Amino acid sequence: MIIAALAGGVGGAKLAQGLARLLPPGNLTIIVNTADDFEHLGLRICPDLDTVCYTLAGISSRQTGWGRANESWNTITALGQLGGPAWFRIGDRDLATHLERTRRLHRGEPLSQVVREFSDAWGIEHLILPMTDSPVATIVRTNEGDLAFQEYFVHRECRPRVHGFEFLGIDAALPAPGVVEALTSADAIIICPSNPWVSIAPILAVPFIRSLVAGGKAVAVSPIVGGRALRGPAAKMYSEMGMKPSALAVATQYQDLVGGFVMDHGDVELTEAIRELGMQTLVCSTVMHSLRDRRQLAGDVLDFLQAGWK
Ligand code: FO1
Repeated sequence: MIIAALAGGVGGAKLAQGLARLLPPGNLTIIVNTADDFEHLGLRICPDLDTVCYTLAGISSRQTGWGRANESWNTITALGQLGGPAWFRIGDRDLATHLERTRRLHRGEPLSQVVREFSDAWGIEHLILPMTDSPVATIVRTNEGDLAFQEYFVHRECRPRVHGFEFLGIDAALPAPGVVEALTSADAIIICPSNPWVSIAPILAVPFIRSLVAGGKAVAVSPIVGGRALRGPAAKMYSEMGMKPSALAVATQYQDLVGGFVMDHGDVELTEAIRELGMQTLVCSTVMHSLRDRRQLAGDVLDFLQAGWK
């Protein structure tokens, strides 16, 4: 099976790793959100791309899910001692990624090319693509004003109340080279269990991508289990936007996009309501702690797809 997967940060990276363990390199393309990207300390930081790359390369931090394993923090500590902005914790090894990426971007290389070269350097065999090479930035509309995404997410620890999102630059963005081909040639598209508001929505908002995903071959994996987000602020966002956080809310958001919906055993009572949205459902274990869990979920989703979602 040829698969294209849409992914944000940690949750998406985990399922992507499971898929990469089961599918040969030519059969999986991972399309990653870049609307979390920002300029910081003069560097271009691409958190979701790095999380997916580090995870597939087996060099990601086990504790946080983002950043690198065996990390040291000398630079950020010294920066803080100088009174610099140390709220965004860049490790010493991770810093090399941002330095070298920024250098290559300044030289005129597109982001997708940098990702391909870094993937090769890290021994990643599966294709990882940014959703776009154009700059796109999520703005979070909150009760404390409009906040740049990392300011809201990391600096303010998602505390402000959210009432909307804007993806700056999205209308002028084009899918990165390879994205349209990956979505068109895929037998199936998997929307990973990433935050629907700020990880998946920006990917879908890139011109052309939404209509390609809506072509009748997409399934989504719920990032909400038992009314709570597997990680991050997704559940809080649903509540603040006036919706009860649940797998049903996620399914409703993806209603015109996916024909299949994958949800956890804990949400089995929502099966009927989700089927009434016109989706086939798969109830399985979606919480991924170990690599074994990631492979198991990936295998369950692939079986669901192979069985024609029956
Ligand atoms: N997330 C945090 O909660 N705190 C951090 O200090 C932090 C630093 C960081 C550095 C590099 C990187 O690639 C990611 C980093 N993240 C950090 C994660 C990241 O900002 C978010 O998880 C994503 O943007 C949401 O998907």
